[in-house]
Amino acid sequence: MTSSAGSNARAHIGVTGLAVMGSNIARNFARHGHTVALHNRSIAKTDALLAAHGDEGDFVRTETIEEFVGALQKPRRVLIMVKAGDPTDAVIEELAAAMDEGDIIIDGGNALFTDTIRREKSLSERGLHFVGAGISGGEEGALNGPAIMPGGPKESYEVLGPLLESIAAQVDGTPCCTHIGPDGSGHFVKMVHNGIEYADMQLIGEAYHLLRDAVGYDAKQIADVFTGWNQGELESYLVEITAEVLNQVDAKTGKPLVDVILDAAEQKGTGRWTVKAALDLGVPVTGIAEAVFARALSGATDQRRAAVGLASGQLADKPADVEQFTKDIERALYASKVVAYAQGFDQIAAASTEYDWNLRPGDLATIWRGGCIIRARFLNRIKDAYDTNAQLPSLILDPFFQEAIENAIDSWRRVVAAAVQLGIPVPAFASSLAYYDGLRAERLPAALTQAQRDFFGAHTYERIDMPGKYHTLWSGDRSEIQAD
Ligand code: NBP
Repeated sequence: MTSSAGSNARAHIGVTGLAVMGSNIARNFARHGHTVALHNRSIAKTDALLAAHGDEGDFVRTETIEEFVGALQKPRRVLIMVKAGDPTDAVIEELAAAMDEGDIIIDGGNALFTDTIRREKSLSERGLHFVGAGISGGEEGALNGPAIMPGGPKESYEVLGPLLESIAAQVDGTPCCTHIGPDGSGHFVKMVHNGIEYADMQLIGEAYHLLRDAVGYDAKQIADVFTGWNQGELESYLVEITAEVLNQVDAKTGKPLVDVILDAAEQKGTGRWTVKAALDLGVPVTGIAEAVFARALSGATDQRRAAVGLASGQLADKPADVEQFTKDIERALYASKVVAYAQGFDQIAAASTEYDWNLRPGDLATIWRGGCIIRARFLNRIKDAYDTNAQLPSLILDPFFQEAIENAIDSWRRVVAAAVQLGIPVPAFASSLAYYDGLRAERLPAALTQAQRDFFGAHTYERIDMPGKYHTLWSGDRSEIQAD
């Protein structure tokens, strides 16, 4: 049923921004029995949605913001699904001017979490509730059940939660939506989710590269390998779609589609944001960083073209035991993936402390199990890990993951060593292994770094045998003095 906004404010929720994501989420709400007020800057999108899907539920067509706001039951709930950045600020401003105290504005776009913190502060001063909600799952998830990560005030979630949970993906009867924490925490968590997605995709890419160039398989054979992996511990959306993509044949050339696509990966920015935020927090997210840089390198096409043919040095022969090497790649992929997730969860824990968000990592593992791009069997293991110990210092220290890495470690080393000897770049596999070795090292070379810093900058150091800070008089008699 469709109606135009009249005097009766009857819509349960309003969606403004009816491009791919907004229109699908609006349909998802309507299909779940909610009356949805529709608004888009250009009316054509609203009408196109109603023409194609107006019979899927109860929609209220509106043209102006005033009409849109007037169509909503109180407290009003409006979901903004417009392009992140300035358009979001413009829409918020228009809405805020037309809304009343206690109404709720939800930003479901990919906003930078610091923008969400700023917006929440400014709107709360005006008596409005602002919820920055990360939404993952792309077009398909938006329609059939995304993972939703709403931040903002807890009271807003009481009004909003049931509505969002009704349209979210469900796993074992649990919705993939929960209140994440205050202000920008929902968008922060969504950002790290995307960062992990970058790392996961890069690792899959490296596995593909090795299967192609070290093992010598063609796209179809590699698709079969991924299909097999998807039956085991690596079962996940991304591994599943990798097999589908590799099986796709280009209609024009008859070649595997992957072989005719330009090998320059683009990015919209959430991976980069994750790395920037990690640098500010001082958390090593090496897997995510390597993934962002690998995309940048792939995109440097002019430089790459100029560098083709540079010396490779003496390269080793391809692995003789193809079956064993394929098994090794599977294990290396799993272990590297554990590291990428461990680092992402570390970043979330650090932000939780920094911003006083009191986040619960187990909840995130729970809601990422369905709807979102990184959904995977693996997430159940992470959930179990945090259910057993909510204060886990690193995912790597959970007994299940410790054992998984123990089982994978020899394969992991063989794969990284072979890749180096074959001249195949595996930055995420290699950096994840280096991170793991760094983490488990009893003594790192950082003592030397500290001594150097003290030498040239009198930055002082601590000793392993006495408390306090010390400085060596490097340009004097080289005796040591206590510095505090
Ligand atoms: P887009 O990010 O392509 O944004 C298009 C929408 O923004 C249209 O409705 C457009 O209205 C509106 N808009 C723009 Br552009 N500037 C505006 C302004 N100044 N005032 C009002 N409206 C304005 O849409 P999308 O791909 O559906 O994504 C929506 C949000 O969801 C984004 O923040 C995106 O990052 C996030 N997201 C996307 C995905 C995905 O898979 N695509 C996944 C998860 C999250 P118009 O029709 O009048 O031009």
